[in-house]
Amino acid sequence: MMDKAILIGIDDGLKEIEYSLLELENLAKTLKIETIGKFWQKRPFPNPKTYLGKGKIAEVKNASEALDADIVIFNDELTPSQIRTLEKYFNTQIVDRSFLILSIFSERAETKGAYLEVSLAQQKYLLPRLVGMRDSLSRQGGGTYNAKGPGETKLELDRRTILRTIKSLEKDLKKWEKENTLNRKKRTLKAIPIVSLVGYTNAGKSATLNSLLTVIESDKRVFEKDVLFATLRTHTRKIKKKGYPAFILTDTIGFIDKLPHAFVNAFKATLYEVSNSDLILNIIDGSDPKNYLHQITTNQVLKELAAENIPTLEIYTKLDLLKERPLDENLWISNLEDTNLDALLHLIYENLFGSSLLATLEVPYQDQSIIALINDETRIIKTSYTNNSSLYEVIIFRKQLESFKDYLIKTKFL
Ligand SMILES: Nc1nc2c(ncn2[C@@H]2O[C@H](COP(=O)(O)OP(=O)(O)O)[C@@H](O)[C@H]2O)c(=O)[nH]1
Ligand SMILES: [Mg+2]
Repeated sequence: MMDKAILIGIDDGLKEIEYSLLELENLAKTLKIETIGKFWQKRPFPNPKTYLGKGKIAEVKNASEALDADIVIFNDELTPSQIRTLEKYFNTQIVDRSFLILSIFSERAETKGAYLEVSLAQQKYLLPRLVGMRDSLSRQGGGTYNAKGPGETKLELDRRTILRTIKSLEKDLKKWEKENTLNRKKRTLKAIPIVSLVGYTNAGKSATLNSLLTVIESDKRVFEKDVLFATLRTHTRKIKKKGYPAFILTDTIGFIDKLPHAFVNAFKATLYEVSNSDLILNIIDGSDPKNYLHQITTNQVLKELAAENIPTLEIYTKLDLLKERPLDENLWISNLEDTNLDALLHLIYENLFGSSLLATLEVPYQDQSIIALINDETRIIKTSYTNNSSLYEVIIFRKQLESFKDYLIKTKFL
């Protein structure tokens, strides 16, 4: 049997409350919690003790009893004192948006890094809220829902144990980060530029990565699914098309509105690729009329990751779901019908390597490694031979010229 929940939120006039509660409903559904009622109140900020005002909260309480709800879910992160007050007031479980998100993450943690990051974020979230949460969470819901940590372990609700766990998680995470930074350094040495896909959860990041892999005929696809936070993993793929320079493409966890405070910090290791990239592709679900709300969140998270100054391209997905072709200047793609993928790839190349030009290179026959590089990373238009060298006319990106500067005879803009 599914647990039944009542959702409550605050309409502060900044974001659209009905949309925000719909998203909360989807988060709950991901955890097999069914929404049976929604309440909200217009107010500039939450009541510091009871979240909603006195009258409204009484109304919610009556409804939760009448509807036999198991859980009341708050659309904002509750403070420790709000949890304590509300816990005494309601006789259902009390959770907030942060708790839901952390619970979903903990179900999806599949790598060591994600496991450590999720556990740490959960423990840090719980610690100041223990007094209220302990009673609320030990109150069994009608269904199967219960507070879980990664790997289906029951969440520990003892203060001293939590403190000890936080210490040891922080140590393990540091060690893990060190090992992973080493791997990344090796890659940076080779100076292959990094492109990161970012954006709201379910926008089509993984699908876009898969599309580009299809263009270069690689079958190393990643997991994509129509659920919130399908994976917490960072997937990294090398995109190397014949005649073009290589770049690294990384797909990472999606963003969402009101991410738990403990989250961005804990996920720095997973999101490290983003702050370290040469180019960011901001993937936007073009079929969602409310995608401008997602943009606010994406920009906020990029700022927290100190990535707001990295060159960013906005890419709109799901063109196939639109009734009419959009008339704006943006690049629209469809991962379903493979529309505009070459244009996307070209845009990435030009942003990483500069504009295309025509170059003539003269290479002595014995310079085998340069000849191999020309064959691999440039588009050869014409080859001719002299007594001791080959002449190549190639199409090349401006920044690639550096590798060929000793052989360059002339260039021409295209
Ligand atoms: N119709 C359509 N669906 C898409 C497109 N791109 C992604 N999707 C679907 O949208 C859902 C979420 O995509 P995914 O790549 O997993 O999103 P992510 O959370 O940003 O990685 C999946 O069901 C995809 O198949 C597209 O261009 N058109
Ligand atoms: Mg994904």
